[in-house]
Amino acid sequence: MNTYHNLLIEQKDQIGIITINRPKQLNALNKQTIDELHNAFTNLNKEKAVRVIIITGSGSKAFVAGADIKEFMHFNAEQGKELATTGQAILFDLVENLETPVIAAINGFALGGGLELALASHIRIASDKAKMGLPEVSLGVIPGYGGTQRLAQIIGKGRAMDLILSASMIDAQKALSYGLVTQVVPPEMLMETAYKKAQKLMRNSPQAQALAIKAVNAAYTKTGFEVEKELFGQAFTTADFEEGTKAFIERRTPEFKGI
Ligand code: DAK
Repeated sequence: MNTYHNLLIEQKDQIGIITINRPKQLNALNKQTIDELHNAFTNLNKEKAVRVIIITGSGSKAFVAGADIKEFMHFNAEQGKELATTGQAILFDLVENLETPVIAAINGFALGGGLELALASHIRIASDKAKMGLPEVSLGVIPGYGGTQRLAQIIGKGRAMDLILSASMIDAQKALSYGLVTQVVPPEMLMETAYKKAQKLMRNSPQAQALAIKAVNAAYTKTGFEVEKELFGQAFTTADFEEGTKAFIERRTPEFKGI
């Protein structure tokens, strides 16, 4: 088993559990965590003994509060586009197309890259304390890990536009009514519920499930994802991006100039 700095890995009853473990940063996704998640998903997927993977966040507050703002605020356009491309390929597309079913157990804030990770997962279950959103435009950037595409695919274009453009968060009940998650349970029941769901999935044919994942995913074209990467890079050239990320660090409201 690999050694991970930012992840905890458990394997029990043919279920692999990945816990993102940076609670002080609300489990924000820095580059190292993305690389480790790539390795963990790849390795668990290879193991015949693992039939379902559950992904969750450590602590009671956050699943993942987004990409690590302190890390990406210094990127330029090229780095932005390059990292969006790499990140999408090595983690978000990987998860979406994994043969092994992936359940996201959303235990708290799932924002930005965190919600995008949940969106790439095959099934989403939330604690009733969870809050979800894509707040990127409040930082002067756009969702860069497939959020503009997968959110609209899952909840429809109108609701996705509203959430993305207003940068607002919705609670678990609203997420359930949108079909963003399929189950909402009290926090203390979350892992047990995800576990039971995993056991239910395990009664079915793994080969057929892998084929079904491939078939469901085949309906969605890649063009939109390419446009997202391009525009994500473009957002990094703006003064608004610099202002948005700086304002977050300084804990103040950004003053966007639209340049
Ligand atoms: N990154 C880094 N640190 C974060 C963080 C984040 N996303 N979210 C929270 N933290 C840190 C806070 O800075 C704070 O650290 P200290 O000041 O204690 O050192 C600690 O976690 C606790 O957070 P708060 O003190 O803010 O806790 P509150 O309860 O007051 O608020 C909150 C909780 C979740 C509402 C708030 O923390 C928050 O608004 N967090 C940011 C949410 C957000 O905007 N997330 C980022 C969305 S943008 C990329 C591709 C894609 C993306 C980026 C790059 N590349 C390819 C380069 C995607 C971008 C996003 O995800």
